Amino acid sequence: MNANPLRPVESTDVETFDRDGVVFLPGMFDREWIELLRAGLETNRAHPTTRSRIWDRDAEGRTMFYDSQAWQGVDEYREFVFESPAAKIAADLMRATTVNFFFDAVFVRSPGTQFSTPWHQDEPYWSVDGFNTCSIWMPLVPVAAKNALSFVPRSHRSATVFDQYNFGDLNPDGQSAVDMVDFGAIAEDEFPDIDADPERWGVVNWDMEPGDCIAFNSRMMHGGSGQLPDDVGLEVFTTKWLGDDVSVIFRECGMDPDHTEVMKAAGLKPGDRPEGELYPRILTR
Ligand SMILES: O=C(O)CCC(=O)C(=O)O
Repeated sequence: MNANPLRPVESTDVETFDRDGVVFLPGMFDREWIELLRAGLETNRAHPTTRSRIWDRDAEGRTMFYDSQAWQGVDEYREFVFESPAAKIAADLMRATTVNFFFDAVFVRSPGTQFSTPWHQDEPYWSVDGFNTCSIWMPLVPVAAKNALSFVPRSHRSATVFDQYNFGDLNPDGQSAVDMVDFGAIAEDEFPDIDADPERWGVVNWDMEPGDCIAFNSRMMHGGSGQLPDDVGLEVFTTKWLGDDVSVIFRECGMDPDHTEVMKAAGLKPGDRPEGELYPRILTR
């Protein structure tokens, strides 16, 4: 397996990530990594974690499956986290001296699924706080731009606290113990209706092949994906990486995924650097 990206992260990629908060990186991971992740996804689907659930099931039975932090039980994911080029890519883009792994998440849409992920920012939901974060979104199958995740460039620099979507509402099976958020009390503004005028917001997305990835600052506004043709499915593996300024926070508005209990059990408290077995330090420079 290739521990380095198939091409180096260029200084222009670093500038784009810093300026726009998102950068498209074609051809970074070789086929072996993609095959490993596809094998991992099969294991993950067969043995989902307690955090997994169907986010959407339509009248035809088409589904969007979600799971997160499965890496501890899926050897293929674990190998990807520790050995793949992902941590290096994140470190380069964040210009980080230290990179810890936060968690993995998968988003699997069966063929023809129309469900689109609501627009949101990630970091306001998390049990960590900081600007230097990097999410790597990797499709394991080809995806057309109009069906891929979309982004509002430069939105990572917005200081406004938006009323974020409660993903706990995506629970058609009425699963118990689903993480909930309520940003109502702290929100300064409604989340903008990006779909009403994507051009005004400068929305970007890309045609992607397996091996390509999108790296984005976790404060970016992103959403979409889905609206798939009848015979096309979408399997996406994502990893979330923590750079130098990130520390533990427990938010009163709720968290998703909420790591409070596992963090407390690991002896982590607000202000601490997320470290240890749960949040392994993958790279130091
Ligand atoms: O792929 C999707 O539909 C959602 C992905 C997402 O929101 C994320 O990776 O943060």
